[in-house]
Amino acid sequence: MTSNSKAAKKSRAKSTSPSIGQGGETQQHPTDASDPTAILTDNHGHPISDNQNSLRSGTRGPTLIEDFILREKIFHFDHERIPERIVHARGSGAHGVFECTKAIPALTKASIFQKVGDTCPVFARFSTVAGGAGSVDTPRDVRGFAVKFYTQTGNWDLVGNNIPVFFIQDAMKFPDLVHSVKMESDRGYPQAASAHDTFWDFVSLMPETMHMIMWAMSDRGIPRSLRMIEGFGVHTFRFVNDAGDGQYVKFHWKPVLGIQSTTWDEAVKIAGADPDFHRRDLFEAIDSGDFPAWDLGVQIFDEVWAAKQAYDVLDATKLIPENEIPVDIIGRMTLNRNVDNFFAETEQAAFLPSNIIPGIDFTNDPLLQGRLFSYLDTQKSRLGTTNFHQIPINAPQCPFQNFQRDGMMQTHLPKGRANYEPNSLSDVGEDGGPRACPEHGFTSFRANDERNDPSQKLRVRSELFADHYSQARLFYRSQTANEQAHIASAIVFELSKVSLEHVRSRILSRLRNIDEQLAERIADGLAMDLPEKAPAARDPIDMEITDALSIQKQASPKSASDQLLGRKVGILFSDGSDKESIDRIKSAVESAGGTAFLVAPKIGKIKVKGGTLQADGQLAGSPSVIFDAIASILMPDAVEKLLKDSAAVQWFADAYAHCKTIAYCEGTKKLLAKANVEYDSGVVAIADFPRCGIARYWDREPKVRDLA
Ligand code: HDE
Repeated sequence: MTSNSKAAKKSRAKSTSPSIGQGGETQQHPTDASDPTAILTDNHGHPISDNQNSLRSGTRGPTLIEDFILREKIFHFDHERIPERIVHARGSGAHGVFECTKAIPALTKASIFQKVGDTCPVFARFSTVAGGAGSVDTPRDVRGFAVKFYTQTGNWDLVGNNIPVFFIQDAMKFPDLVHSVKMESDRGYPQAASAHDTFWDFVSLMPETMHMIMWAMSDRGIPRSLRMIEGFGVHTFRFVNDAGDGQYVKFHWKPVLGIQSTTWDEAVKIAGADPDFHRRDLFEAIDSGDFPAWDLGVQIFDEVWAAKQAYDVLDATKLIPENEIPVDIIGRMTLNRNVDNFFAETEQAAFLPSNIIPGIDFTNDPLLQGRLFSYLDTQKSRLGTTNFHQIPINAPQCPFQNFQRDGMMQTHLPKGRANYEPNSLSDVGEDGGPRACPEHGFTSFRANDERNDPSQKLRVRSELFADHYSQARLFYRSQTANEQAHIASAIVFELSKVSLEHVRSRILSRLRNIDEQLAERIADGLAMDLPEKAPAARDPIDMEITDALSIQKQASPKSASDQLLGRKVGILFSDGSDKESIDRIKSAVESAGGTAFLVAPKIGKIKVKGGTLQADGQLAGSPSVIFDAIASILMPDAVEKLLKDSAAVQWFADAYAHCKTIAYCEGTKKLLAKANVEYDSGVVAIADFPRCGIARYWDREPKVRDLA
C-alpha cells in the first residue's frame, strides 16, 4: 500500500503545525502512528522519522553517506524520466468504454463486434507528432489518435491519426521523414514546427508526401480540441469472419461534437496563452462529466473492387473516398475517466499496431508492415524491459499465460516447473500450463494477395503507388473557397520560413500538378515566379469532389443550443456589472451543455449590481483565444478604464479576427470601436445571447486577414 491510501489522505487532511527542530519552519502534518499505511516509508518499507533533514555529522557538519533514506530518495528521483517517444512525444490520454452499436458477425469474428450493447474498456491517447513531451499543444501538426481496446481476446491497438493518409508509402523512409521535421540537428530548433528548411527540402524531393501535405496545411492541422478531431486507422486492414473469409476494412472515428479547428493566428496565440490548451480541455471536459465520444465507422470492400480503382488500396498515401464506399457506423467510444497518474498511465502506455485480435488482420501495406516491427522495438527502448506488457496500462484485461519467463522487472510469479512445451507434467498431477487452441486461437487470413507474385524478392513499389497528385487534387478541390484560402495561406506561411529558395521553388513546381491556381496564389504570396511544372511519374486524374473531406461542408446545421455543446464562452464583467444578466447567460450556456467562464480585470471578489462575483480568470491571463465565443456585460465607468488596457481591446479584436460570436451590451460599444469590430451577423446584442447560438463567421475573414 502506498501513502496514497484513504487513511493517508485522511491524515493529510488534519490540521498542520510547524515543527521546529525537525523541519525548521516547515509545515508538518501530524502522523497517525496507529495506522501503518499513514506512515511514510522508503521503498523497502522502512518507516521514516524525518523527511526534511539529511543525516549529518553535527548540526553544521557534512552529510553522511550512510543516509540510505536520502540516497534512495535522490537515486529514485535521478531516474524519474524515461526516454520520450521519438515521435508523438506530447500526448494526453483518458480511459473510456467502447460499445458495439451494430453487430457485424458476417464480416468479422472480432469479439467486440458480435453483439449490440457489448462493451469493452479502452484507453485513448492523442498526441502531436513533431514536438517533444514538453512542447505546446497547438502547433500545426498531425494529431495521433491511438486507442487500446482491452477485449476478451486480447488487446487491440488501433494506432491512427486525425488525417486518413500518411506522408510516405514505405517504412524505409520514416526515419528520414522524422529527422527532417524534428528540430534541425546542428541548431536544435525549431521545436514542434514543420515550417523550416529541412522538412520542406525532404517533402519537395518526395512527391508522395503531397497528398498529406494538403491535409496538414488545412485546418485539420490546427484543431480546436482533441474532442473535435476525426480519427483514422489510415492503413487498409482486413476483417476475417468465422468461415475464414476476408474483406478489406478502413477504420474511421467520427467525433460526436463535430470537427472543429482554430485559425492559424488563434493557434499561435493559444500557444502562448495556454501551452496545455488541448490537454486541459480534455481533462476538464472529462472531469466535469462532459464525456467526449466518437463513433467508430468502417469502409468495407473486397479485392475485386480494390483491383478496379485508379489507386492502390495498400498505399497509405491514398484514401477511399466516402462517396465511393460510405462509412458504416458500428460502435461508439466514450472517454469517461481521467488518468489517476499521468506518468504511470499516459506516459507508459505502449501502443502496438501488431496488437490485433482474432477477426482482424493486417494487409501488405508496406508502411504498416514496417510499423509492426517498430513499435515493439521502441517499447523496449522506452520502458526498458520486454516485460512492459505487465505495466497495468498495457496489460490485457483478459487472462493471459504462456511459457515466456523472467526478464527485467518481472512482476509475475509463475508457479511450478512447466516453463516449456510440449510437456507431460500433467500426467503426474503437476500443472502443465496452457496450450495453443486451433479453434479459438489467432489465425492469419488464409489467402495471399491475388495480385502479388510471392516468388520474387524485390525492392520496388507497386505501379499505382506512382500517382502522387490525384488525391492531393481531390482533397484541395473538395474544400470550400475559405478552406482553400487557409491551405494556400498555410503553405505561404511555412515556405516563408524556408530560407532555401530552390526548395520553395521545387514545392511550387510540384503544386502545379495539384492545382494551377493553388500554385499561382502561393507563388504570388511568396512574390516568386512560378517555375516549370515538375514532371509527374503518373499524370494525375480528376476524381469526384467529396464533401466529407471538407470540415465546413460536412458540418451539419445545428440548433443554436447544440452549437454550444462542449464549447466554452468567456463572459467579461467588472465593477458594477449586472449580476442577473451574468447569471442568465451563464445558466443558459450551461444548460445547453457549454461552459461559461467569468473573466474580470481582477480575480478576487468584485462588487457587481446585485451582490459580489468572483472571476474564473483574470483578463490578461484569459484572452479570448481560449473561448469559442465571448460576451461582455460592462458598465460605462468600467469601459472607460478598460479602453486603456490593451488586453481588453485585444479581447474583442481577437474574437472578431477569429470570426467568433461576440455578444455585447451598450456599454461595450466604445471598446468594440477601439478594437475595430464591425457589426455583422456574428456581433450580437447581449439580449439575444446565447439564443442566437455560436458559430464561426467565415464571411468576416476577408475583412480581417489578407489570405493568400
Ligand atoms: Fe507511428 N510511431 N510510425 N505512425 N505512431 C510511434 O511508437 C512508426 C505511423 C502513431 O500514443 C512510435 O510507441 C514508423 C503512421 C501514433 O503512444 C514509433 C512508421 C501512423 C503514435 C513509431 C510510423 C502512426 C505513434 C514512437 C512508418 C498513423 C503514438 C513511440 C512505418 C496510422 C502512439 C511509440 C502513442 C508512435 C514508428 C508511421 C501513428 C517510433 C516506423 C502511418 C498515434 O514506434
